[in-house]
Amino acid sequence: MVELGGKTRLVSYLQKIRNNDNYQRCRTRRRYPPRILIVVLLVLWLPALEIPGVLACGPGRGGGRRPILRKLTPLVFKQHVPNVSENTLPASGLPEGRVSRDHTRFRDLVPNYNADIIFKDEEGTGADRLMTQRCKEKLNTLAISVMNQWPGVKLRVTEGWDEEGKHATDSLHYEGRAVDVTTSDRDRSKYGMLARLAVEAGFDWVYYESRSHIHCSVKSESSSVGKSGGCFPGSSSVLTPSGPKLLSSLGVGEAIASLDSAGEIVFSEVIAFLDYAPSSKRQFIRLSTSSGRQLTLTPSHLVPTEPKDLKTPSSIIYAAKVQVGDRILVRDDDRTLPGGSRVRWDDVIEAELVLEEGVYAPLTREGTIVVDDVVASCYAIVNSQTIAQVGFFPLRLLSTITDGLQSVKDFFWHSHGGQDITTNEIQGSKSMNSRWRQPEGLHWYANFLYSISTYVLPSSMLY
Ligand SMILES: [Ca+2]
Repeated sequence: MVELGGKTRLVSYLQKIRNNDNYQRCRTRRRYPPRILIVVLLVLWLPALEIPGVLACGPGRGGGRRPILRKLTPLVFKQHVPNVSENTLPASGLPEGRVSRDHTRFRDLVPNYNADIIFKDEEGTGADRLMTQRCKEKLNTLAISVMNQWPGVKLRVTEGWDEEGKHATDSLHYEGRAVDVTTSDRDRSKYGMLARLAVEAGFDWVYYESRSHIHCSVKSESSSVGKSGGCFPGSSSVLTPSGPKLLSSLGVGEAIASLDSAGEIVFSEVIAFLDYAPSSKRQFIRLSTSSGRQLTLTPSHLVPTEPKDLKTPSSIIYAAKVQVGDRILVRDDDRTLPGGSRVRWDDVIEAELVLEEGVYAPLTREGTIVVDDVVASCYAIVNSQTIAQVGFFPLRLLSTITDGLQSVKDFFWHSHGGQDITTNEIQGSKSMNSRWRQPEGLHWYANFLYSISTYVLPSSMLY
């Protein structure tokens, strides 16, 4: 085997090979000067145009309260808003598993000591006061609405987090994501309006469940708006020059199949992971196509779809907006083509919400990625691939500079001898990965772009 000094030389040697033959089967694209100049100008212009960046998986935008201007209609008995079932994407989403006091997710539950809310706490354990942060925020908003609507009346919580298993299987009460509420005077004629106020307060699903209470629930902390950006689960695979590879074992510096601006499949370098959380669980959308492909990604992720009319040149939309009958781009092997691949449109036949482990958001130089043989964008949250690509330009530039410095270093290594390196590519890519070990969590640059985009981008452009 090669000793330590040899390893570094081996890496540079492999990089040299990469640069020379470009993997033969597919090209690794890098873009230099004229385009860079244009983008630099664009970046400088952005503050003036008020359109900066984009996000990957990032912390959530605060759920703004809708101003109550119109006349409020009370809900009727057994009505729920939105008019879909509780565990769907437009409502509160999937249950993520029961939380007990010794569970790691128990730390996510916060006690609510709001003096304007009466907690029944018939259990005497304080469990009714425990809820997720999102649930607490919506509940506190509702408490104010109740006092405004009926002076002298307060909001009353009869059930919060349930650790005793008194609810139906998979109830969101077990995760602190649901509350059952009444008014303090227990005047049942008020409950229809109480439910409407809960909808206005921002609960993700409100149900006039029983004559004696209103059930309100929220999305999980990890899936609430903005917290879940452009990620894929670890079980998804990407295509590298040496074959398919699970996202969970992919590293920065490796080349993976992506779609270039000319619509060709090329191998593009992974320059960063915008989010990297192998042990996190998250809710993903799984799009299945008629030829059996499955793309699993977070709802706010951008996906190219076939334009509905000829006027639109391209149509890149949030995964959450993709419907059955829409067409997405899939990759087929085609040895007759120089790249060995071709792309075609394929019908989406099912879109379902699934809970999966591992959160990975690789950013390629091209800004696109082929995952499980389906084309997706590397971006999320902001509904423009172009703005996203511009927003992440500095990160690509940084990566180019780093690569450049590495090449200079390699040059000196080689001019000091060491041409007798013989080994295989697998060892090489391993060394490259360890050189770029990714810290867990959101990438600092994605986080930075997030914090500015909330202030400067129009909300219509954000997920
Ligand atoms: Ca209770």
